Amino acid sequence: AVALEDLKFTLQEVLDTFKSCLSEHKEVFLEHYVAGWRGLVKFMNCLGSVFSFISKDAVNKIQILVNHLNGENGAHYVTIQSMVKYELDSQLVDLTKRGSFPESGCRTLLRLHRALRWLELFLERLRTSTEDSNTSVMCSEAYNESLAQHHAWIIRKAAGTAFWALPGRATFFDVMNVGSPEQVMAVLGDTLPLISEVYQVTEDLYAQNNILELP
Ligand code: 1PX
Repeated sequence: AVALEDLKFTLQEVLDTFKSCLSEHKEVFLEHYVAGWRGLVKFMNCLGSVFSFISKDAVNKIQILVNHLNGENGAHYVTIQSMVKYELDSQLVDLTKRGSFPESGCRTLLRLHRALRWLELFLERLRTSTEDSNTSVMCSEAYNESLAQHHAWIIRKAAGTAFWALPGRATFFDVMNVGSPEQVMAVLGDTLPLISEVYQVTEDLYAQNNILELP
């Protein structure tokens, strides 16, 4: 049976998942990373069907990573670090143009990683916002500073249109389901540094391996 809580999004829960991503040695556990994304998608689905083209792509990418994790080489996919090493050593990644490995873990995770930067920028804006701040504006600013640079014109156009359908700040906070606006701010303040750290560790790993521009 599905418990009611499973259907309900709470921001706290998602943020806790990202907290559990990092090992003592700053490795990122793929299982928790993917679970964090699942929670975010659940949240996005609460915001309305205009966002379904976005969540569809996210779900698709999450599923590719889950398949790697559950596959026969799953042991290599326990952390992002081990995944990158395994796929590069075994030449399982298209490095310069799309070819035999359109579903490599490295290129798939890179897309979510770039979206995590959007999330970081957006949540930082929310955290420092005031009652009259506009969520659509905050969202598109964060997008233009991050993901947009990796998207074709047609995707940017569609995303930009969807942003105008975002609910206002008060509804947003309600859907987050953590309590008063002050509590939302506190949760954001606690968790943003963790999201930033997961982002930075991944970014450094990809930079060291020269795979930040995978097709
Ligand atoms: C507490 C606030 C939480 C908010 C949670 C919202 C979660 C947002 C999740 C967005 C995930 C988007 C993943 C996009 C990955 C991507 O860049 N894919 C593109 C490239 O993939 P490819 O395989 O072709 O190389 C793909 O072309 C994307 C298509 C869909 C459009 C993506 C628009 C992204 C907008 C992100 C902002 C989401 C705003 C949600 C409103 C809250």
